[in-house]
Amino acid sequence: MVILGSPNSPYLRKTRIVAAEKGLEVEFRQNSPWTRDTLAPAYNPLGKIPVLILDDGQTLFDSRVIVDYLDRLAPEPVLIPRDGPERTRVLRWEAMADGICDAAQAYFLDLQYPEEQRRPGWMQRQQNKILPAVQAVANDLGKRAWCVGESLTLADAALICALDYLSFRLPEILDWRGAYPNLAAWADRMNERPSARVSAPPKRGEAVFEGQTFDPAVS
Ligand SMILES: N[C@@H](CCC(=O)N[C@@H](CS)C(=O)NCC(=O)O)C(=O)O
Repeated sequence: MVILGSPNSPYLRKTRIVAAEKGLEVEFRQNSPWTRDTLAPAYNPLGKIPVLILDDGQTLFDSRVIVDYLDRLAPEPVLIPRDGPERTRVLRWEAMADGICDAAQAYFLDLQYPEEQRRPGWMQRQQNKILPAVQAVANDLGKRAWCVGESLTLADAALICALDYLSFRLPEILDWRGAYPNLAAWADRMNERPSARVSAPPKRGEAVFEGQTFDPAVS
């Protein structure tokens, strides 16, 4: 199996964390959806990454479908409870974390345009989602070690991807580490896991594909 996509992507990171936590061997093929050599449309008509390419050539997207597939592929550990209220809670955490990524990505994409072409109202709208959502996850997590239950689940994987993406792309709009020490302590622990370390986003300013011009017209 191959996961196709960019190490800058929080959705892709979520799939890599899940694959690693499940002990699955998945090759990571680095490719950006925003550059001329993008392979994304060849594997996903939506032109988005991550894509999971199965050994028989079938392709899976988006990240929620991929993590569900990977979680069922190996029996242990169960990262998405199979049923019951814990399943709903885990999926709600994922929706919240992915929603933070969606808003952060929308904001960041506007930032890529020359200042006179940006849409301040649109960016403000995204910020109005990110700030309360991060506050909500900080409140929900409280002092617990895990988002749901007594061990790592998809909720934790999704949350670390969202928080680190904010630090990577938009540190200027929210210092979540300063504002929420419980999240910072939790994130530091989470980032000690090999699955999180191996998939960590690049350092700011060292983003992969950064040298290549971002081109929204590429499809
Ligand atoms: N909901 C999707 C979001 C995927 C997504 O937005 N990926 C971005 C990269 S982080 C992308 O491929 N964007 C290219 C485009 O929108 O054309 C998922 O969870 O996989």
